[in-house]
Amino acid sequence: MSTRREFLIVSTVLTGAALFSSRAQAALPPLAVKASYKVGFAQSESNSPWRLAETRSMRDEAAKRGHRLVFSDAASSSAKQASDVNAMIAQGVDAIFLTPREDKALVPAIFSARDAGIPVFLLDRDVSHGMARPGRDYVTFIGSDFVEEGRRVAEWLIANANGKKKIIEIEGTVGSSPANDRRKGFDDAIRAAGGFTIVASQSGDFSRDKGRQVTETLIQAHPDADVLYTHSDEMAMGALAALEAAGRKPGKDVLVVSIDGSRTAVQAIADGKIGAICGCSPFFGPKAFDALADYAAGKPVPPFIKNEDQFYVASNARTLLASTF
Ligand code: GYE
Repeated sequence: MSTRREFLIVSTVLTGAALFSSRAQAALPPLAVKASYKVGFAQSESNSPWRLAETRSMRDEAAKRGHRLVFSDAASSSAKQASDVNAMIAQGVDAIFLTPREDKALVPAIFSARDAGIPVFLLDRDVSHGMARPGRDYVTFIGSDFVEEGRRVAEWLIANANGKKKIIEIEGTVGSSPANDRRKGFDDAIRAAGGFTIVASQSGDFSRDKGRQVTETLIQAHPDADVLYTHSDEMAMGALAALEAAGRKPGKDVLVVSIDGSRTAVQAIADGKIGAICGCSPFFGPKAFDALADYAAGKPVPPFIKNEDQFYVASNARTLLASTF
């Protein structure tokens, strides 16, 4: 009796879950199986080796598989990126790969594509899950775990700071998922460790020039800062220039840590100017087109497809240089 009752409860719950998940799945537009697709790739900007490597990876993989890639570059404007997506919808692409510059501003464009019957795959940045969800509004998010990246940089710093403890943090684009999460991962670990202070934190918009300008201002306001954490290597390269212009020696007076793993920044580790970098892979092509093929074939596509990241330090920088971008 009780066994039967349990069976009934369990089967009711399971049926409910199955109904819910099939309804959630049904909200995503299907994708027909085709030998060749016309796929949109709405890139956010082309201002760094990281972005160029990502675009190259997508173009190469599309060509290799015989798909046509409709490319747009939003030139660092979320408004332009949204209108680029709308232009792709109007052109009738089969699917859209989108790298949402900000985590809220691009949500309406995702809804427009979904409502037009075009599945969207997010690459490299996610959107706010309070507004839109993978598996319901877009197929999946393919990218790194940014909280983990920030935490890995913090862990290295905690073990290698050698008494340095006043941190300036140069953040990425305001309202972007990597900036939010790289700050969270790093700040939480640093606070939990104790003994460090984040004396200033400001956005450098993932750009080399802004990274240089912000560092210039913050190092003047906080001349006793002895650690610099940047959310991207382009900003780290700008920061190195600003430190040197201010007569500070990166790698000696100021310990610099960063994220990405670009060739110039990994070279700066080899040169003793940057302490450590958590890599962030820009090579999305194979995973993106595999996800597209799986989705068309009706195979389950997980809501998060994680890229694994390298970690660069003085002992491996030279060896790994050849695999950087
Ligand atoms: O780290 C940065 C780029 O969204 C993960 O954006 C990406 C980040 C990357 O501009 O260099």
